[in-house]
This record gives sequence, C-alpha cells and structure tokens, in this order.
Amino acid sequence: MKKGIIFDLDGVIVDTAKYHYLAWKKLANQLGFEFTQEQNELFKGVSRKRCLDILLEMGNLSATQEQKDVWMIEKNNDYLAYIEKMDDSEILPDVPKILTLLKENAIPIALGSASKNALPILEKVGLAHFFDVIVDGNNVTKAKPDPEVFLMAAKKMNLSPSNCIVFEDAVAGIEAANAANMISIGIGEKEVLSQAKFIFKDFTQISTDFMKKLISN
Ligand code: B16
Ligand code: MG
Repeated sequence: MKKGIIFDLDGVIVDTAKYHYLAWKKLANQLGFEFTQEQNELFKGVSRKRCLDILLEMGNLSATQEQKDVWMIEKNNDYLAYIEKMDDSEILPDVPKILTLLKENAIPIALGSASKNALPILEKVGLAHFFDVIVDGNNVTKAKPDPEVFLMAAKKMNLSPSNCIVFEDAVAGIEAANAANMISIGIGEKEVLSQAKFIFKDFTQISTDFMKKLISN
C-alpha cells in the first residue's frame, strides 16, 4: 500500500520554540512573573489557547476570556515579528534532503501542526512547495494528543491511517500519532519520546536506507 508522511512543524522542520518562548516570556514579564526555557518545554506541541492557560496558572493569575483574547493577540503579534525575519537558514539539518527523497519517490507529504502560523512559516523558509496537504491549528478543534490533526491529514491524502508515518518532537504529538494508529517517529531525546516506534536525535541520524524501507510497500 502507498505510504504518506506527516511532519510536525515546530521542533521537526524548524525550531520556532525559541520564538514562542521569547513572546511568552515578554507576556509573563509584563504580567509580573518569570518564565524559563525549562517551563517553555511544556508548551511544545500545545495549542496557543492552552499555552496561555498554563502560563496564567504559572503566574497564579486568572482572567476573563476577553482579557485572554487580548493577550493571545499581543503574544502572537510578538511571535510574528520573529517569524517575519526567518529564512531558509532556520530549516533543521537534513530536512530538505528527506523531503526531496520523498518527492523523488512520489510519496505524499503532509504537515500536521498545532500552529495557526504554519503556512507563513513554511513559506518564509521556502519549503511550502513540498507539501501536498497542510493541516494546522486553523483546521482542527481538538489539540494533540487527540489524533484529529493527523487523521485529517491522512484523509486529505486519501490514505488509511495505518499507511501514514508521523515525525514528531512532542510527547503529545507521539501520543496523537499512536492514537491515530500511525507509525510514530520521535525527533529528539529517547528518554522523552519513549512512546515512539522509532526515535532519532535529528534527521542527520536517519539513513536513506531507513527512509526507503519505511516508504516501501
Ligand atoms: P501558534 P507544532 C506548536 O507547533 C508549537 O510547538 C507550540 O509551542 C505552539 O503553542 C503551537 O504550535 C501553536 O502555535 O501560536 O503559532 O498557533 O509543534 O504543533 O508544529
Ligand atoms: Mg512540535
């Protein structure tokens, strides 16, 4: 059966977590508390709305939905200012090599991201043309670890979930891929992503042979 590959964005294709961190930190500081890089780890793969709720819990603050909406807009505007300056130098190592190999083998490529800014980021770094399907935070109602984002990507590729392979850097994303009955490949630390079927530190550790076996029928 034909295979399809689904990529997460932040932490797999580009490292936008550092920009999310700076924008959330600015908001936290404005609200009167600190926000560390370690705390930012909890935000990876998590929706913007949920991130704000976690941030407010960290600061022991509560707010009306109206106020939260204002803060989310402010945070996103700060984040977009960083995105605006991105270029292809921010693509994580060997990502173009893997995407090219998949294209050469006519394997459908999808994006499955929680971000509502996914398309502009892909365009900024010059990778948008590789993607046959994009499912992101604008399309889904349920955030990872719910499998909705990946199931929607499979459907748009006209593939059954069991023929899809997911590259993910977040625990919630690996859980979502497993719940979707897809092959999960963790990009990051073994200790963190232990629920993934395969784990690699980054794409430089993935051989062409491994990729060819993965996509073979
Ligand atoms: P936005 P991914 C996720 O991207 C990020 O890891 C997470 O930190 C962020 O809160 C989320 O996107 C929403 O992003 O504010 O741009 O809609 O890893 O799912 O590609
Ligand atoms: Mg991610």
